[in-house]
Amino acid sequence: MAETPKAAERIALFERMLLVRRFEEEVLRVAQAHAYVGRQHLHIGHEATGAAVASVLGPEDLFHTTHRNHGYLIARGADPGRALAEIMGRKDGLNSGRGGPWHLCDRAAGFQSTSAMVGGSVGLAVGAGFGLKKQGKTAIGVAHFGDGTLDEGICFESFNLASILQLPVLFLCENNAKEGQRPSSMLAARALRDLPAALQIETVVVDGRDADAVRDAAADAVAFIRAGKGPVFLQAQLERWPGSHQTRPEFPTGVTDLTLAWDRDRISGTHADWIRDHDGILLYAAKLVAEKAVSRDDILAVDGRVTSRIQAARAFAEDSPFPDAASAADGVFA
Ligand SMILES: Cc1ncc(C[n+]2csc(CCOP(=O)(O)OP(=O)(O)O)c2C)c(N)n1
Ligand SMILES: [Mg+2]
Repeated sequence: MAETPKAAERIALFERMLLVRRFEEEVLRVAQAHAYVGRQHLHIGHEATGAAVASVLGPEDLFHTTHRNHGYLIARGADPGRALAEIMGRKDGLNSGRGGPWHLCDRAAGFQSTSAMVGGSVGLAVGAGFGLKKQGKTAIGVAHFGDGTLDEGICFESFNLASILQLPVLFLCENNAKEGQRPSSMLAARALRDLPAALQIETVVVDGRDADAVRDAAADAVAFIRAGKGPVFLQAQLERWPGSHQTRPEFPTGVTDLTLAWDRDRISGTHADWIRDHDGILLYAAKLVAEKAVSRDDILAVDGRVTSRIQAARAFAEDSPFPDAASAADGVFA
């Protein structure tokens, strides 16, 4: 088990989580303003997992993500302005406005691709692990995916290959399904981890709301993988954010109010249970303050910084033009 990090590292982790939350809230505002067409898959409620895993990876580690990709891009250092511009289809977007929300990618931040094909990230990360091992590198491949991905055939084949070849791959599974509900009900295995475990892959299950627990579990897993001991399946248990399935963009749990972390009696409304018990951002803020690692003012100062960054990101994205019509065929293979 890793040593308890210093307060400065924990507040940095909190800032990383909050940056993702405020970014996703801005994406919702953009959607409400009809500034992009399509459905958003936000990482709200998954930030403690995403930011904590991102905090233990190095810049050379090759990450592959899914339709629920924004959080990982932002947590690994992609520029929020260019990411938002991409989501809005603008010229200065990370992918010149051609990727959009589902294919948002940033090579410079360690992303090879984003695949909205459920299961795509798993096969791609195994390929990355194979290449990195062949090149004798210490970097690892990472596959982010959800519980619903385990019923795709590519998972079995990828786990099997990674295990047989002892590839340096972290399989990061965000389980946001209620037990017995779709999509994990499509899997005949008793538990998600049974599938990789049957193929001799190390499995770890962690409380995905607890940033400290995820950081420690991810640090141990990454050290194991870098030591050449083979892949690890890290499963983060999460409770789906009530806005996750929405077709009309709204804020079902409100814009995050950090003062609720220490003023819990004010938590109310239809989704009070989720806000109180499952919002990893409020839980981490409450924990840091309770342990006197930081003060309430420190938390609010982080929010001020993060909020200004996101406001600047929105302004940058709004200022960026749409791509020129004449460039429509640029980047097309054939
Ligand atoms: C191959 C494939 N089948 C179906 C879909 C449609 N689809 C998009 S998201 C999704 C559910 C994914 O669930 P999970 O992996 O648990 O991720 P979560 O959205 O819960 O984070 C499905 C079936 C798809 N994108 N790709
Ligand atoms: Mg899921």
